[in-house]
Amino acid sequence: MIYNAKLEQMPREELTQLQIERLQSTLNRVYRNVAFYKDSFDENRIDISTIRSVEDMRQLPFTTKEDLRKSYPYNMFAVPLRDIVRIHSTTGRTGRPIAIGYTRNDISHWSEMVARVLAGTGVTENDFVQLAFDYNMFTGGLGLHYGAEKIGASVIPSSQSGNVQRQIHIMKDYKTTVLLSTPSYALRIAGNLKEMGIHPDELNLRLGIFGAEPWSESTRTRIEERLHLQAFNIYGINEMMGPGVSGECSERNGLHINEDHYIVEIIDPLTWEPLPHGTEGELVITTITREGFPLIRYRTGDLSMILDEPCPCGRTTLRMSRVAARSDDMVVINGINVFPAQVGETLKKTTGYDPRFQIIIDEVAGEDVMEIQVEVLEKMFDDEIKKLLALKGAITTGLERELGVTARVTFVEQMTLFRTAEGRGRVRRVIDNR
Ligand code: DLL
Repeated sequence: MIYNAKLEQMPREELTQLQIERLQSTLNRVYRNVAFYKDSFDENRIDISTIRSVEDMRQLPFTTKEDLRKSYPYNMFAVPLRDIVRIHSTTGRTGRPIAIGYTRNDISHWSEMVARVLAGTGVTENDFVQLAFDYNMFTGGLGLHYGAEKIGASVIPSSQSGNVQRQIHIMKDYKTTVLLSTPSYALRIAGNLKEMGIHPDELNLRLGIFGAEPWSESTRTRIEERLHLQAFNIYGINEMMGPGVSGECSERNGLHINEDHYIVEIIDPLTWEPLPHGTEGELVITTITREGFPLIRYRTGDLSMILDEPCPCGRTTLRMSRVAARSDDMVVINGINVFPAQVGETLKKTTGYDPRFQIIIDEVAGEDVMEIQVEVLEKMFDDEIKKLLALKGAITTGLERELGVTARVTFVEQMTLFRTAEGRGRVRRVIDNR
């Protein structure tokens, strides 16, 4: 269902006009109210009155995570603190945290964006939405909660804390029809269902809306098979309010961007040059309605591409491809840029499966040496050592062909790769010993 036909199906020229007007007023507001932007525009000799198109925006400097960290907690807020009605923050796990402030209007826009994404997947007022994201400084819980309530669904704020089995009991007793969580948590639920001897058909799940971490099409299939629901992707980032920047419609072919609130660009993460639609690069977002915490050309670090073919669903908004990796995951091996996601793709192509892996980099006699440890899945396993060796050879050749790097490939048993304590036991992708 299209929640806001006027804005989600607006003719492109009108939408562009709306974006420019909103951009101009945002630029004026940040110039007046945020010292960081005033200084940055002055230093770069930018006259904001000359920014009259999305192309003109390219003169504007980027905003980075580091800029936001430096301004912790309130220096990037563009309104007096009495107008702020909510504060969320990043965890600060990888540095100083970032505080994000919302005015009443911001909360209302955010709820609307989440409502659009949820409605786009088919959520209605008749649904029981179980919200298994943390309700705290993280934006997942509260952000999605307000959007689901706006649609009129019955929201069950089960949160992610507590044990998974309790989550399942709630799901069963309350006849939950929609699950909102990370994809990995959905798989944990599926695993526990099996242990508890509950068949997915004993539940009432029909939709699952997952995000907050990268996931693949094969994970989608796995979740759908194990939970008997239809799975959709939702994207967002705390700095951009939280979930709801974009989400999949019934076509599930890219995530529609809420373009009346955000202008998106894709840049080359190394040269910072703009890239055309259809080319993968780093996603850069400018907020154009936000009052509390407006951001100009914010480098998200996420890799995606813009899809501009018309969508059969009837929405006119641009879509972004699923975020499979971050630009800061990139490692340079003997001068060649390697993204862990590319290694994953090659493994998938050569093995036909999606095994977990870890990249370990060392320096030996001035040369970078890369080892890729692959967790062998049972179904990949073959008693015949010859076949395993052939598979290893195929992976090595595949990596040389696709990435242009030579790597030593080793097979390890399942669940032996080093996992981070935080990040809910995710495998650490890269261990760089250089
Ligand atoms: O994860 C907000 C969110 C909550 C999104 C609930 C979706 C659902 P952060 O903690 O700031 O915010 O993490 C944002 O997570 O830059 C991406 O790298 C990654 N990410 C978020 N959604 C997706 C997705 C929330 N659907 C960071 N696919 C982003 C891939 C995602 N990566």
